[in-house]
Amino acid sequence: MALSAGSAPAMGAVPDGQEELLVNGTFDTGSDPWWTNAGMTPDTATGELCVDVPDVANPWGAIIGQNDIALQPGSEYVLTFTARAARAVTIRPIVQPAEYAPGDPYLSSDAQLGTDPVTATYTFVTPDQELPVANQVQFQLGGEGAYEVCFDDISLVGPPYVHVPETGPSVKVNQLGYLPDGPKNATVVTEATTAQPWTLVSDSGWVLAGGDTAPQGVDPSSGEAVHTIDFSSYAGEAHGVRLTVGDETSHPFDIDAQLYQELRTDAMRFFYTNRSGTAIDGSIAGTEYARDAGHVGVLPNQGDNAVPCQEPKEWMDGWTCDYQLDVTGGWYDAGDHGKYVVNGGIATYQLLSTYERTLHADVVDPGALADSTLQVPERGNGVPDILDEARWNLEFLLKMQVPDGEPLADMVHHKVHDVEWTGLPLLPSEDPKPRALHRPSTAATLNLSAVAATGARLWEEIDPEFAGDLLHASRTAYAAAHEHPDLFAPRADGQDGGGAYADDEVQDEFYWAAAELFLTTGEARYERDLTANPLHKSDVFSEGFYWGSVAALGRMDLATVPSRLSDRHRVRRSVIEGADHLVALQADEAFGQTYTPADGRYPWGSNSSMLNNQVVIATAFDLTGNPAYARSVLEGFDYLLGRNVLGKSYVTGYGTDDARNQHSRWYARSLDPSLPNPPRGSVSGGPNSSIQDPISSAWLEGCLPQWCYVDDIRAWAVNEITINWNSALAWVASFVADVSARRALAEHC
Ligand code: 9MR
Repeated sequence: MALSAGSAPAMGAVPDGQEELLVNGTFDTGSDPWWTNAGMTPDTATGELCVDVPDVANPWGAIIGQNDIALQPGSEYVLTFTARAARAVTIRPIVQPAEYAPGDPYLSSDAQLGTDPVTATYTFVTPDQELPVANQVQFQLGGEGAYEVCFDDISLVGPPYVHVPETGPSVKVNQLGYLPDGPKNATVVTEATTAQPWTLVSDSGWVLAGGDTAPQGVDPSSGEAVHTIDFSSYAGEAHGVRLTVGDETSHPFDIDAQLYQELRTDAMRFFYTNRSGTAIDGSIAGTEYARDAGHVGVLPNQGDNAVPCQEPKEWMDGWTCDYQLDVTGGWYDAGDHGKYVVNGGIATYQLLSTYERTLHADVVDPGALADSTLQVPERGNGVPDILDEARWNLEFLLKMQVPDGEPLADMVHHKVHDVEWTGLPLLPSEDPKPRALHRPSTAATLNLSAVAATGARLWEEIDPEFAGDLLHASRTAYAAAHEHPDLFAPRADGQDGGGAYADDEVQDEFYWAAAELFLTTGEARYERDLTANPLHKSDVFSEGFYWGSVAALGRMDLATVPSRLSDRHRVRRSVIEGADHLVALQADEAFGQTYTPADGRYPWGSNSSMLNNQVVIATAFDLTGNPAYARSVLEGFDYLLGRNVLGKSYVTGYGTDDARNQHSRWYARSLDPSLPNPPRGSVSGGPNSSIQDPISSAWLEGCLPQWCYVDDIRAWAVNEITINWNSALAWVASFVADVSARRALAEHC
């Protein structure tokens, strides 16, 4: 550490290549984001920050500080401030990692203050090694008796942190591996303009296969010049093999017919540890995932047992309610503790659909989704475990319906969550915030109607009473939505304590609900409604489906679930045409992605956009038996499991370099070592061109789509886990596991 004290440069004179790293060091905008301890209340009325320091024993008993400062290793920084005190005192300016361990401040010094303002400057050099991502500036003020101190013009100038992602070998492969009879593709990032020789090498160094790369020019999703490698002709089983091009060698991978069997169950097990309203049993989930029940009314939780409606806001159009609902149970949505109907709905539906597919498709592994195939408490009850898991959230969704006799009866509350955002880490059982029910919406109501109708046909034989409850809820919700067709969840309702899940286009929800009710009941009125909906004949696949756009779900079920639909043949063709379009786009993607946005930007949760398109392509396989579709789905997995420009497997526990620091309040190991990482089989949302969170927006500015990602727990816009993304993973992994178990990939037909 080099240290010198001297006179200060004027505020704002920042040398080229350097930046002011503190926010609001002039206190022009109040005191945020400066913090204080010891109960000190900052006063910025005079344009300085003044505090009354109490009489505490230690210097660190009274501090003002600022967090979240990213510093570059081995670099020089200058800390400057002006301060005065009511009498002569000594204070301690410090710059150090936010998680302080004794001995490692970058700067720790003394400053003598008096009644006249003193300007002090300190120069220091950070250690030449990887630094913690979050650092802080603090002024220790205690140990001097009680006095008043005022600061102004606090500045930290130096090189801004430049995020250089670790991208691993330039030969990008599916780090889990490939199926012996499946497609085998890889991508090489290289400036070479001509084809290069590649070899496939065994773990003991034998050359198993070889050929030439195919130059592809600059790939728009990464901005990199790339070549592709097709080594599908190698059909042997092998473990720990690598692809080599010139001096570059890929991560190791396997060629194994069993590759996807575990991913199927891991992706589904994700839901158990996301359950609300029940203790998570370590003997079922694994000891590190054991935790107390969340939101059951045990302090400090307020509980979801009797949740009131949210406080009135101007955009609620006067809506309020005076009842309270028991909305315990369900799954937490994501890294937050909220429970949202439209997202919980599509996630539940995708688990139901994963199971329902196995009832109607030709290529399935019989029994793979039977009872006792997952680690869940209901294992052994005679009911397929995946249905037990889905029922956990279905029962919650039913509780969100407005009771009879109330205004908006049978509509469905859009969501329930904390009234304010909480910080990380925070176990569900430790969340102290009050919770509120949010205004019912047409989208949530129709979403429940569609999911409950789907459930009604699946439980018809397993539990007729539950099936009856589901169908009743579905019908009443459907009717209520027709009475209130434009009660939209407002965009403004996403500021405090939960996401908005805003959706003011609900023709697709009307279509989906009508389709599921028709498939379950066969009733002509629902068929009339769905065939009269303009979406019945329009392209519902090019844009992809997600929680806010669900017509494709109705269309695919109309194609695959048996019914007497009058134009069922045309509907089946429309799914195949939708898949053909996606497969054609994939053929032009040098990393094999199954998602090519028209505007070239990756959306929030792009990995789920990939997976949901794989669902469409897989459905075309189920409709036609053409292995080209199944091969396309498999190639889509290559991207998710490491064949991407970052060389990152986006599924925790799968591959050499896997995402494991996803944004979550309780799988928050990178913030608290006593907590676990997300469980194996958790998919990250992945690259998001809009980089809305503070970390990705600071580190990834100007990123091309594939680069808009960082495996940091604070990067909530690019690296979260959610139930609707894992449900997509579960669906596609289950499909691939079935197809590989049945060896249905041979390239013919
Ligand atoms: O997945 C949601 C994405 O489609 C939206 O664009 C985004 C902003 O509204 O919200 C995402 O959902 C988040 C939700 O609002 C709160 N829980 C975590 C969800 C995943 O990030």
